[in-house]
Amino acid sequence: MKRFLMLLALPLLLGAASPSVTPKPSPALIHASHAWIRYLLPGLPAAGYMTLTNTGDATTRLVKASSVDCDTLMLHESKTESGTATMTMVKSITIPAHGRVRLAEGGYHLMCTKPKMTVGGNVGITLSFSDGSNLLLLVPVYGPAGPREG
Ligand SMILES: [Cu+2]
Repeated sequence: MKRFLMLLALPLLLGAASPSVTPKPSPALIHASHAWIRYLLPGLPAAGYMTLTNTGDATTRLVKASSVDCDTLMLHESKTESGTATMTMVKSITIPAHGRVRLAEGGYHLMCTKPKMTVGGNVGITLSFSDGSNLLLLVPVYGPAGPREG
């Protein structure tokens, strides 16, 4: 009983010793919003778009994406150089602390090869980050026009 009381008292003593102690930085905390997949045809790769927001104090990197509904789910970047659009695989996508990254047409995106999905359905995607955390998403599937309104 005596030891228990001492353990309880310890945080109070530490707090008293340094009243202006700065809070420990929080780890990266990632939220995904506006996620969707553009599905064209069974034989063509489908692209995944979303906004990744980091509300934590630490920068992290998206290092891997996977889905049982894709043969592979790659991290891609589109670029246009002297009028020619190209896509390259990237090893990671950095999401700065208190920042956000958009995966959108003409930039970063997920590329799903041999997609097994239907327009109107959902696809489960797992995003893995450099700090070892994972984010599980259920992402709606749209046709070529995407989720445009009107
Ligand atoms: Cu691509």
